[in-house]
Amino acid sequence: QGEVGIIDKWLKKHLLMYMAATRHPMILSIRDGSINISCFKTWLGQDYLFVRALVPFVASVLIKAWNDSDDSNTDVEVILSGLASLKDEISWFQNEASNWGVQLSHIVAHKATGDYCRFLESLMLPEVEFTISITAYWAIEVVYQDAFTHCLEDDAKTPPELQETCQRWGNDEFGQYCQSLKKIANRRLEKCSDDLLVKAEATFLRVLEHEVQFWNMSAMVE
Ligand code: HMH
Repeated sequence: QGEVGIIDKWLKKHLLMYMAATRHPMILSIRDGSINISCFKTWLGQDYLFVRALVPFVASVLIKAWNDSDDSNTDVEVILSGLASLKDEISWFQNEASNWGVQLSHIVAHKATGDYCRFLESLMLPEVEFTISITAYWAIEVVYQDAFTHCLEDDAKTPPELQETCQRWGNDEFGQYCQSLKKIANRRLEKCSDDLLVKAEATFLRVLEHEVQFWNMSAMVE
């Protein structure tokens, strides 16, 4: 703590893009209670598709950690715990969908979901370095962690029926998990080549863009 890593420098430099992803109108509408429930249902179904696509992506990050991390024991453990928790997350989506009357078997991917899933697939290729994929993984998780934590602040008016969703990504344990991913990414970024650093920063920005498109699609402002 206290020491400013590469990721903190990026967050400062790209604060507007980061805020576009973490303080999107859709998140603000959850936080102030004005959300249209049909937008929430759209998000739920599309995010279920996204989270399923996240499984092989996180598995690919795990393999890269195993193969070429300089500290692979702890890196593998951290990534494995994230992979394992996706199983519970998928069950949560199935349960939540049934509570809201959303038929997951009939969900078709919207453009933003398909684009984001294809981006994940491109990152799964073996030639994509661990530094790049762990940076993307951290960015993907921290956007939700930050956005949903915002909906749980004391002055938030998040509707009671959406509190549990916000808790999923806004809880302290998930916050700690994102910190662990950030530490791994920072450690790798500190010692990678300038060329890789430029690529990693661009990957971070692409995650933010996909996140904004994903919220836009859910809010039907696409
Ligand atoms: C679109 N981004 C999207 N969905 C998620 N579930 C996360 C990030 C976090 O896992």
